[in-house]
Amino acid sequence: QNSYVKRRWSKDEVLSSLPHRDISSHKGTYGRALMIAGSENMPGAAVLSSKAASRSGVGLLTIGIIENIKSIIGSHLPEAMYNLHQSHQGMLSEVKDYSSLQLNAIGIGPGIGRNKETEKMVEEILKQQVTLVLDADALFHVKPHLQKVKERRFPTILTPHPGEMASLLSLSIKEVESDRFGKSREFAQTYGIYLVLKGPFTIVTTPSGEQFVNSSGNPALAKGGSGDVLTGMILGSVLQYENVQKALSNAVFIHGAIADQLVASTHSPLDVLATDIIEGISPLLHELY
Ligand code: NPW
Ligand code: AMP
Ligand code: MG
Repeated sequence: QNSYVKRRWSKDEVLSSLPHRDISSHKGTYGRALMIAGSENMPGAAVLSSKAASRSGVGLLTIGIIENIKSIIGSHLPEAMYNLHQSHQGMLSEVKDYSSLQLNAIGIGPGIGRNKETEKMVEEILKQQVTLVLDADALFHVKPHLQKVKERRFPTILTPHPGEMASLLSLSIKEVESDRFGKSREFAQTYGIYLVLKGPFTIVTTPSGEQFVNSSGNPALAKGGSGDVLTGMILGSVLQYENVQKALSNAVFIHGAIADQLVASTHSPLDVLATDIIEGISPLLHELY
């Protein structure tokens, strides 16, 4: 068991793996992504995840939302396009024909809620032949469909916090937290997924069981919306790298490093908002580049 790779992921690893833009590249080079997020009671999750994806390099972003939250989101992100439907039921019929969007990756889950319609959406999304990022309510819905996840031939990335991980494994949070490495590796290898087990020292596990432990972040991130921002950063990041693990580890590192920098400069551990993390992406990336 101890022969599995376990590596600390720090600034040096980030600096040596950052993607660089080719001089002749264009927006299509950097991927077409769809972020399905938000619902009537959680429109903010769609704003946070989409904006974070846009700030993380994605070439063209489409936001999949229910129509009546568009007015809340539109003013925040004029750069994005929309896939609007009156309900998730309506969105479901279109999922079956996403080929027109020429997508490279789909993120789904932050704030979508948990009902029959959103479960069917997740089930349908699993059939899409693109990289998938599943978070939050999509993790809740994916549990009965893990066998389908195993059959996927494109990268599938799950980003649970310990509560979501416990629920996926039908264990207590305590059982998960007492064996974060072991439980992550077993799950990732069983279903052939990339797993991002969040919390202090977030662990990224590859489908073959290699593990990378993040070294940034602090309890300023322990606030609603932090995870939704990370999901967007991960969706944007996976389109910038050939190596999925590097994309994940770097997004996780940058997310934490922003919180560290805010606390070290202008903020305290109490007042950092998820929107501050998004605003911190540019200064942090500027420093790294
Ligand atoms: P407890 O009871 O708090 O100690 P859920 P969620 C546990 C959206 N959001 N370590 C927790 O434990 C999300 O995107 C929208 C250990 C409880 O048992 C989702 O769609 C926002 N345990 C939806 O809300 C901003 C931990 O897990 C359970 C843990 C629900 O997501 C907020 C809770 O998990 C939010 O992001 C940890 N680190 N973290 C918006 N502005 O629109 C959690 N637990 O029921 O999945 O609740 O994570 O809040
Ligand atoms: P979520 O629970 O989905 O909103 O995700 C919370 C995010 O904040 C994850 O990226 C966690 O790793 C991060 N986070 C939460 N609490 C802490 C903590 N005490 N130290 C470091 N990171 C944290
Ligand atoms: Mg979350």
